[in-house]
Amino acid sequence: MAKRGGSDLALLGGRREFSESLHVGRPFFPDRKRLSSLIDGALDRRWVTNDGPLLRQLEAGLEDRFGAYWVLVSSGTSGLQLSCRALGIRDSAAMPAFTFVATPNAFEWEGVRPVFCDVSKADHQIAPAAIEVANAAGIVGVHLWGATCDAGALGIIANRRQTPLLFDAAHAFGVSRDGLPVGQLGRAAVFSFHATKCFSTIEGGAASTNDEALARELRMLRDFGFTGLDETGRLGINAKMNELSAAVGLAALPHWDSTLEHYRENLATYREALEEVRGVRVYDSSAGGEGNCQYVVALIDPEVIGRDALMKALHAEGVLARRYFYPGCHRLAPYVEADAAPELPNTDWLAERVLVLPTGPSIRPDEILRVCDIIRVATDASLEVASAAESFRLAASDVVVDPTALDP
Ligand code: T4K
Repeated sequence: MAKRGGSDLALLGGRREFSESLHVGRPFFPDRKRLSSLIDGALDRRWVTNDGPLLRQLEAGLEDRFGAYWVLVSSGTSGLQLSCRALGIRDSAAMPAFTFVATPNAFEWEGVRPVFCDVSKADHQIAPAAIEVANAAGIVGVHLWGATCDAGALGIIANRRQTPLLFDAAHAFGVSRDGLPVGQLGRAAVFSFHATKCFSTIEGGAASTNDEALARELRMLRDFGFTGLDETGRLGINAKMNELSAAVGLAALPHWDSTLEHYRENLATYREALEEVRGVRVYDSSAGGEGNCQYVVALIDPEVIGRDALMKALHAEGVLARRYFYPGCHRLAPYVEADAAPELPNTDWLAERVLVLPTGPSIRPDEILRVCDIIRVATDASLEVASAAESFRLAASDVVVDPTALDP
């Protein structure tokens, strides 16, 4: 039954809405039959990693669909690391602080100091004007939430400075900007195919580039630097994608259009249902039809309800909303220890207000409407919610699967 007033909220003693939690990103496998047969084939062939046939098929499929060269890797993070090396980014790189910590970590790990830049309040994307004044060798743009940053403006700055422009496109699979797939922007773009992403290989990622020589270099780097059976071209590492992961991607790729449709419909349902709710505005990650709506991002007005209090009200109902990317990378270790956090007022503003809501093909429109109902009732009862939220703690069983509950 729909929640009518504050006392129906689980946080205030009412019945919990969802017995099984809803997650911001739930892995899904659109064709389990095809996936099983691809995995069986790999096991039968006994060729399960190292530039296998499924990996090559998936790379070819991605190239057919989105153009450019695609180099599959073990994660989005490793893709950023390899691209940083292959592009010769050294010393420092300008990037937003309003991103997942993997963005700066990949560069810091490579000995490249992140120079954090502010984002725009309006679209949450890196502000070209901030890059313009940043004293850094390389430029890393992040296409956030399934929309895009201003690749054209960043390209102009990179050209003028004769510096490589790399994109973190972890959220931007299938996304275009002005008709061009994001994998064809800059020197390279790196995607994440983590289990929580709209296109997944469980763990994995890819670098995409129009530069054939760069793609060759990335292939060498992901495989210890090997150029032949017992020859290496330069320092490489193990960042290979295995065949079982490639099978997951191959089984999902033919279903990409319907997956994308699902994400778009979910976002539209949220936006419509929350349109009239005071203090809640949902970000448009459809980006005029070119975005993938990967994340449903609500901006919460603290004058109406505290973001953390609303999050706890949702958690109490089994809706595991997340406050990505709180508190901003500039305020996280190790960056906060190295320097006094730079002044990034828009990043701080967003990090205090953003709440990411569950989406993906495993969530139905009727469930989204129930989530929106909780949000509406919680904002109406904001004072009671704020006071009850102080003592609320999320149960561990809501966050991780209990291994003792598994089949033997
Ligand atoms: N750049 C950017 C801008 C990124 O956002 C990311 C990753 C990267 C680079 C690096 O890409 P990868 O190296 O990861 O390929 C998650 C993801 O792990 C991460 O991939 C993603 N961005 C980030 C935004 O979100 P967590 O630590 O918040 O994930 P976690 O484990 O809490 O999962 C989110 C929700 O999904 C939870 O409510 C639980 C649910 N879930 C998760 C898994 C793994 C499931 O239901 N089943 C599952 O198997 O980072």
